[in-house]
Amino acid sequence: MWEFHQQKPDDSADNSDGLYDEEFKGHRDAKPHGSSSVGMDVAFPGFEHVYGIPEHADSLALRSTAGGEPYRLYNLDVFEYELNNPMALYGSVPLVYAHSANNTAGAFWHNPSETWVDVQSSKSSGGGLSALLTSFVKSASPSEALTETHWMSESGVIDLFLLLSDTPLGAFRQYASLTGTTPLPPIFSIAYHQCRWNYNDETDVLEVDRNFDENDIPYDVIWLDIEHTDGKRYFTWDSNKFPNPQGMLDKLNAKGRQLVTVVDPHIKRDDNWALYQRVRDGDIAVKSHKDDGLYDGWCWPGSSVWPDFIDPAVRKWWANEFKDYVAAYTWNDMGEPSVFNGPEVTMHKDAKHHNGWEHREVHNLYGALVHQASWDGQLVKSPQRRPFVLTRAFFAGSQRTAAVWTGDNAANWDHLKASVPMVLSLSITGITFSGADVGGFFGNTDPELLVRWYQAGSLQPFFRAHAHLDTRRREPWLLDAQYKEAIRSAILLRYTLLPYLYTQFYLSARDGRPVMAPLWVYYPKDEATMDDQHLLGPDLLFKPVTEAGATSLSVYLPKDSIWYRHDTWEGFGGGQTVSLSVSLTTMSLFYRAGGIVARRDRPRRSSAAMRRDPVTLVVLLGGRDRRASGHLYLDDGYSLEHKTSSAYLHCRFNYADGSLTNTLVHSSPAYADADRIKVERLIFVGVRTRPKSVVLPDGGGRVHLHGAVPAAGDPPAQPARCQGLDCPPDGRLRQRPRRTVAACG
Ligand code: NBV
Repeated sequence: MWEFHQQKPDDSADNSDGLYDEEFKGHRDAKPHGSSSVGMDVAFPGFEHVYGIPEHADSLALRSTAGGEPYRLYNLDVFEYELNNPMALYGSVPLVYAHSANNTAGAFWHNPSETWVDVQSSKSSGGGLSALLTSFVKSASPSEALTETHWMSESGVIDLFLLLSDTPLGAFRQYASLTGTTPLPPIFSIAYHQCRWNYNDETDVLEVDRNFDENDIPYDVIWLDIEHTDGKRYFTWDSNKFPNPQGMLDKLNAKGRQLVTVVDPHIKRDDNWALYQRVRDGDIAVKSHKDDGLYDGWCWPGSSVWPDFIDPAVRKWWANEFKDYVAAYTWNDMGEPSVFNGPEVTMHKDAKHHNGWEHREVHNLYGALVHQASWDGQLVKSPQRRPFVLTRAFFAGSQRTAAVWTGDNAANWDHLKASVPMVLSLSITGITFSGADVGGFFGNTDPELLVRWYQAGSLQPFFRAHAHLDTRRREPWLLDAQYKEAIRSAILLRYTLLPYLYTQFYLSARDGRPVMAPLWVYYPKDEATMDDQHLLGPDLLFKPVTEAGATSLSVYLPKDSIWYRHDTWEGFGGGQTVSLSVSLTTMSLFYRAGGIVARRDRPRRSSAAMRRDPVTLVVLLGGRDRRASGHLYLDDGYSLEHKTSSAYLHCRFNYADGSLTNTLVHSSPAYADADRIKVERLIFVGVRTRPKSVVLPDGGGRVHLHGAVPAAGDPPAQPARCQGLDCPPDGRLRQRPRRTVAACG
């Protein structure tokens, strides 16, 4: 379907249906080129479920929209968004995946204008394009299932990519080849972030920082929201509250901690401000349709203008603004763009961009170009350092230059629950590095909810607590001891898992696999579609508690697998729902038999302090073959040398026939720490007999055996028993070829 309506021929032409210009809640859209729309249907024969098209506060498996509203993709700053709703939110990825036991197919509708997607599932078979897809999809239509999707965009062209694969990971790889992957983030950014609107002044910041240390809670990053600026003039500091920003930054950095400051894309109209003068006098800002003057709108600073990020020269200008800005890492908010007095709180569709593009044509792309330019800005400022930018507005490909958070959620149990499918939906559409505000942004949170939210957030890719200006302070030490301790242990758990998570980010950077994934990504043949639990890489499975007062929790374990509880090493066969009793501190985290998970178990104040810490390897055995394997990726954690001089270490561990071996996939003398990092502990879970040998260069450290668990199909396992065993000498991960240095047992 393609429609285009020419410019209104003359004043007498019929405009009753808003074909030529339109009025919406007092806002006029001049539609200078008339109306247009493009649309197409994509059917997925043989598929019952489709997923994707974030951002919506809805289930992971898309609902049928028959008889209701279609899913809308139109980046908007929505105040107090509703749950279970196809309404538009802050960002858009026009990508849908259909998944069945044997195939994964995707449709990427590359169009950044306002887009609507209808979804309809049925059991009958289709014709037309459905028939075409049937011939592509191997062993298609084992069932009569059919899911049809209908795509409509207001503007632009049809630029549609169909992705066809046997597996989800294959389809993700194809999408990554089109839009890129999430580059390996600096390690601090996958640790814990402390944010609130606002930390008031330098004293407040340093006090919060000190309290983390006094309470033995690690954290890596403190964030400053809009109140740190001089009157919402971004790139500036309020000199009363922050008389010495560089000094404050140095103090944080001295402890290995980082600072992120907010930089929004609206610019205060202030003729006395040099940055505004540059915008006013250069050809930099978006223009109004009416008179070709600066597009003026209302935002935090009052009357504002918006740089035209569609123009590459403007993105370059923006990047250069970071050069002398005293701050390191960036938070881009309000990039939808949010315009308080605009239609639906955004920019008028007839506003004009570079090269005559109308805003309607590029709307969903605007925020992505803001964060791309901010990312470039960090490279202008510090060319040797990996950038970190967080954005609320996004589009397909945003993963290349930003992490994403799910915006202004609320401090209630339903929003906690919704965070899991929302982050999963982002994760499978390439936005690997995402998370939700821990604690809930709007409203005060009760301590139990806060604990549960920390637990959930600690196992999502981006882990940041945040709160609205009007909420009561809720830093962990302000809670009663039991709650504080529960939060502390969730954060500590995150820190112990950093080597594993960092490795998953490394693997994701290579081929676009999600870090946080629904079960079907690694268990494509298991029909279970639940979205209240998830995997982290292939080896960890987690279900957060999202009910008030919960004393038990049912967790589904996928078919053909064996899992161990992280706290007791109790083993469970897959293909069943297990019921766990839970206390306030229970984290229902499971390790997969067949995996080898790298951890760092020494509690420290930040990820930087763990940089040279020894590693613990957890070797998880089960099933008939008693084999396990896993990866470990290490580098300096912050520079670009892993790219420029391959300064990193990548080990692959294998356990087979009673022996643990380490293959160096990559090692380079350019990564100096490789020689210092040791394996201090080996934990074998599910052993029947003692391992015969440990083949890590220079051996393994202390070995702990936990067993014995049954093979798949055997009766349920008994709780594990632990027997300590010293296995000298201490292990070192080095660039040496593998050799056997220690035999255990
Ligand atoms: O900058 C203030 C807030 C920020 O804290 C929040 O995270 C953003 O999503 N911002 C929205 C604007 C005000 C929201 C009411």
